[in-house]
Amino acid sequence: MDVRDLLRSVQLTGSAHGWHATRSAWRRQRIDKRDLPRRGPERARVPGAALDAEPMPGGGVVRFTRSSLRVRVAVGGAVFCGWDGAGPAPSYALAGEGPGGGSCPAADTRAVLEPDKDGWRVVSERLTVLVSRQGAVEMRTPGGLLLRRELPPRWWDETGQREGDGGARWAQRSETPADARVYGLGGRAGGPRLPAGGYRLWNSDPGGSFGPGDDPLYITMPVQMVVADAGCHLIFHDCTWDGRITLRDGAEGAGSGHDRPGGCEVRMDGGPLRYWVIAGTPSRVLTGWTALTGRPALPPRWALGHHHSRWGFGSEREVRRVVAGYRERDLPLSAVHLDIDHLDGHRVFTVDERRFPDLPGMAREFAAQGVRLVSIVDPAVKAEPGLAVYEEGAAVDAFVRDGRGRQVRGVVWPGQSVFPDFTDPRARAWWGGLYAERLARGFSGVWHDMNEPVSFAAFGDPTLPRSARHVLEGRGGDHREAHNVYGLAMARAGYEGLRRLRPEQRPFLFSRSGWAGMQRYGGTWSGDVVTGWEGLRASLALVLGLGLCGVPFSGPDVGGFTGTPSPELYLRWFQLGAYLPFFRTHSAIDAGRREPWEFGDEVLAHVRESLAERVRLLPYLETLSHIARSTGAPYVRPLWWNAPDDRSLRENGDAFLLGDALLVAPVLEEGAVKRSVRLPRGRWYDTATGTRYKGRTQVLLDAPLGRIPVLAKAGAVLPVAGADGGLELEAWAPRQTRTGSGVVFTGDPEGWQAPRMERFVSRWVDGELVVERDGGGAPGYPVRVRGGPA
Ligand code: NBV
Repeated sequence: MDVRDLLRSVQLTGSAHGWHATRSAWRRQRIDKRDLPRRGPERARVPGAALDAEPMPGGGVVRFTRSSLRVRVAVGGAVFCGWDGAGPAPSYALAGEGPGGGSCPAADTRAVLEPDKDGWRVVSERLTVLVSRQGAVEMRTPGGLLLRRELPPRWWDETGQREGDGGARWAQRSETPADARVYGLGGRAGGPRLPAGGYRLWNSDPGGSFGPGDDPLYITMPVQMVVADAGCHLIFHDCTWDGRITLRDGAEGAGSGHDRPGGCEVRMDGGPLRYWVIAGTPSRVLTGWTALTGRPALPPRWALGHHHSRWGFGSEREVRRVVAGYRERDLPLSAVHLDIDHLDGHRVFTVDERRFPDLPGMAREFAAQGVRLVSIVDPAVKAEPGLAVYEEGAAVDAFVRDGRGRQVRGVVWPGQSVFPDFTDPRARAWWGGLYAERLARGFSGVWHDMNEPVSFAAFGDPTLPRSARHVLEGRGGDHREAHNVYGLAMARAGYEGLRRLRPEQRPFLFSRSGWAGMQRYGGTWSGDVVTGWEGLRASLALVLGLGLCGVPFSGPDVGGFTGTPSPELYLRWFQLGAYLPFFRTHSAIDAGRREPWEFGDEVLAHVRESLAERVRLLPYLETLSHIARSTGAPYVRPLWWNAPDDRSLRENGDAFLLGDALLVAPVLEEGAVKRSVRLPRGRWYDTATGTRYKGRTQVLLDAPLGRIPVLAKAGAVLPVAGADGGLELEAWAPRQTRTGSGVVFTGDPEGWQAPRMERFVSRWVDGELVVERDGGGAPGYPVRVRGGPA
């Protein structure tokens, strides 16, 4: 029993679920002991020496004495490497409709496998792949600089098992340049720059709350964004099994010429050894990555506003009171979320009609005030004879079964529960249809929770037995393979259901758990981030890291999930949240209130300013949502985004770029009223004071309680909402010898019509800054010039 286990069992003892959680944990152990294939004696294997090679479209196959390696360059530049016969499909990460999941993009037939001095090479536009005779694989830039070197892998085959049948454990070490830094791996609280050490790949509910030291969390992904002087690349190990990535920092030989490379070791408990590498500038990498795994879903416009949520709204009356509180104080509010307490005994797709007698009525009333309702949806279904969802699910055989064909029972909020098998297309279709009930109740969006999946357990892993059977798109397999994609597949079920049920509207869906490709269906949030300054820092790390994994829409529980933040902490969290894509206040049932008026007049006044700024920036955020949709670039980007060669920015995790135009430097330390930040190249204006700073310098900025520093890039042209709500252009003066530019997307607020894109340029004419449409002509919007000539 580790410390987490111990804490959990203490928390659970005496709770309503305590006894069931203990029984469930025993049951889980028993089932696994009975049904999990026992590991027999193992034999280690390495590829051995190369025998021959065969060119194929986009690359080819190199055969070794004990394995083979397939290299394939896809149209768009992503390079696939698969050992032991692994191909790109089936895959849960890839977008498109392929056999058993997504489909692989076509091969770039210009790339061919050809002999090289110590083996073979495949030359493509952005990467040169070199395969050695021993099975090492190097990825180099077209200029020949090394991005990474994979050493020959190692498998542990069970004797008696055939090569490459997916059951073998494997490990592979790699080397990266000494200056390389790694980001990503899903949502990691200790990031965004991931320090050396081990990172588990197993989606987990930390239980209660988490801080920077907790790992893994709800979303793990074998996606690494690697930034080095030689260039950036993303490597994705397309394997859903439990595993661990151990990062090693490199060290430079201080002029001695003897650098110690950095690198990592990937170890997996099974599954295919295959990976993709995408190289280029950060923005090209994200474009390539989201071309492969799907572009991020576009949230409806309203979802970019402020959301208020709480676990523990006891009744319609209470929800109305909160919404009225916002209205009476003239504070903008876009949505309110209902957590599990509005359900009938925590049963999914039901309502406690006693405390929530007229949800559709309340939804209509709120809609008239511009406030939407969002509903939590948990995957666990109460195993209760007579309960419609349970009976229907059982009738279509939607629930996960054990090795003997019995429904797997777990314990979650409603008590004894069963779990839909979202890896079964039929179960997904059935589940998606259930959202009709949510829509009929007046909900506009859904919030998927507990989908790691969680099943309470007094000890051991609080999830399904590893031996639980899954359909896995018809291939069949067990929870060891399905666990990490459970949340992703649930998101697919929900998203596709909503699209079928309400085809004219874009779904709003966000999910606590997920995996590579989850952005296709929606966003996510921090989960139960601990209330404290360390939680505030962790919440920014998550948003930045997820964005680099292709999931741009996320945000924390503003104020933290647990306890009661000090007024100062609440305000600083609010001020940060106002610049993050998903801006939602949320907290636990036993936490203190989070309404902005609960923290005194001074805080309320500043919260009002933050909300007003959010509203003013909505056109810009909408533009960023379209940019994310069309290119994969996250709204929130690390400071090195446009300057990956600036090493000093790689360590930074306490400030970020919001699109190309703004740099946000939140206050993450108690009592701070100033903060320093290292600026990327260019000129930057403090938007509050107008002071202009040179890039590539460290500056100290005022950060009084009322605001966090936000800088605008000289030359930026960004859309904002004017006082009358109409669109205006804010043009930040470029240097006198330079021009500026910006793009504006305006689109359908909720539907599918293609957005309109407009480009603007700014230049100095006789000492005056003129803003025009790209190609000439009046901008067509009021323009406000900010900043002055240098
Ligand atoms: O549904 C209750 C909570 C929810 O408020 C929170 O946002 C989720 O992350 N949920 C977790 C389950 C209980 C956690 C202790």
